[in-house]
Amino acid sequence: MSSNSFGKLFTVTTFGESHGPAIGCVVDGCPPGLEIAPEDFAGDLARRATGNSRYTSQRHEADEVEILSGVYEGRTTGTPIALLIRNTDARSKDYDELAQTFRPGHADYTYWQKYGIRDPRGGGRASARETTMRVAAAVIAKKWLAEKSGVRVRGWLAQIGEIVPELPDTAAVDFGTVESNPFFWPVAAQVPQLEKYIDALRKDGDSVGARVNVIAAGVPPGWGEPVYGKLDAELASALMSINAVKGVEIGAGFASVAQRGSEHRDEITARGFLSNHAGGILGGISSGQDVRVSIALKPTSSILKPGRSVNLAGEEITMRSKGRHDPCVGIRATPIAEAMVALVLMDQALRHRAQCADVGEVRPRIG
Ligand code: EPS
Repeated sequence: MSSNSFGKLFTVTTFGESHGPAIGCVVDGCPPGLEIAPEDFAGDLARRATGNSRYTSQRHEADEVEILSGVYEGRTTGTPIALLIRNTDARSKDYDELAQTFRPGHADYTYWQKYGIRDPRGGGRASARETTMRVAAAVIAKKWLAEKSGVRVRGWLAQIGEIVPELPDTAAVDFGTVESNPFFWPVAAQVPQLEKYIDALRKDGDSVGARVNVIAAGVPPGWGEPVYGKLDAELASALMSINAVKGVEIGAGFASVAQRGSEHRDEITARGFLSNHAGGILGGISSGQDVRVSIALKPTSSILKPGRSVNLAGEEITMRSKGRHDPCVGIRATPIAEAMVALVLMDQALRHRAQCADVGEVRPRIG
C-alpha cells in the first residue's frame, strides 16, 4: 500500500493496523535539539483515546509511546524518530462475521475492490486507530512550533448533529471549557444536552456526524508555497485524509458563496485586519492572522441498526456491526484535526525557512 507518508521536509510515515501487534510512525526531518520525552505524548494521546467516557468506543488501549530512535539524552538528534505504540485491547472475534460482508458506508468494500484482500479485524488500516500516530507525530510538531514561532494549535467540537454551541462568535471560545468535558464542547451549560443526545443515539443503535473547528494562532506571514503547495491546499489535503472527513472549510469556507466581495474581503488597517473571512491565508500564504479551518465528519458507519449489504458471494443480506464503536467519531476528532494542522504548519515552516530565510522581515507588517 503506497501513500502512507506525507510532508516534504518534515515527513511522517505511519504504519500498522487496528488489530495488529502495534502501530507506529517514522518522523523524518525534525530539527536537532528539540527536547522530547515519552511523557510529552501522554496528554494529546489521552485526549484522542477511546474509552475516556461512555460517549466513545469502549476499547481501552494503553497508548504508551516507545521512542525507538532519533532521540538521545532527551533531545532530537536530526535522525529519523521512530515511535511505537503496542495494541493491547483488540477483540478480533467481533469481526468474524464482518469479514464475510461489507459495512454500508465503510471502507470495507473499496479496500476489497482495490487490493483484493483486506484485514477486516477492526477495519485494519482503515480504522481510526491509525490516527493515534498522527497525534503522536504532531506532539513533536506542536512543541517545535510553539518553541520556535509561538504557534498554538487548538480546536473544539463546533456541531454535533443539529446541535451547535450557543456562543456569540468563535472568538468567544474558552479553551478551558473545551478541555473540561468529554466532547471538547465550548459551552458547559449544553453538555447535559449532548450527554442525553448521545445516550439516545446509542440506544437507537445509530450514529451522527459532527463539525470540528481548529485555530492556529501565532502563525507568521509567509508560510505556504504557491502554487501547488499552497497552505490551504495542503491543509485541505491533510484534513481530508482523516477517517470520516467529508468536507473541509478554510475561513468563511462555503459561506463565501453567499457573500459580497465588500463583505468577504478582510480590510486592512495599520492596527490589523478588520475581519478574517480568509481564514488567515491569502494566495495560499499565511497572512499573520489566525489560521482557521473547519471539518465535517460523517456519521460512524459501524452501527447496530440493521442495514442491507451483500456477502462475499454477492448475495443480498441484512447485517449489523457488532463491536465497540463510536456513536459519533467527531467527539474524538478535535486532537486529530489539530494534529494534521500542526503537521502541515511544521512542514511549511521548515520549507519557508529553507527558501526564504534571507528575505528577513518585510515592511509594512500588519497587526
Ligand atoms: C474503530 C473501531 C473501534 C474503535 C477504534 C476505531 O475499534 P474496535 O472495534 O477494535 O474496538 O475502538 O478506535 C481505536 C481503537 C482508537 O484508538 O481510535 C474504527 O472502526 O475505526
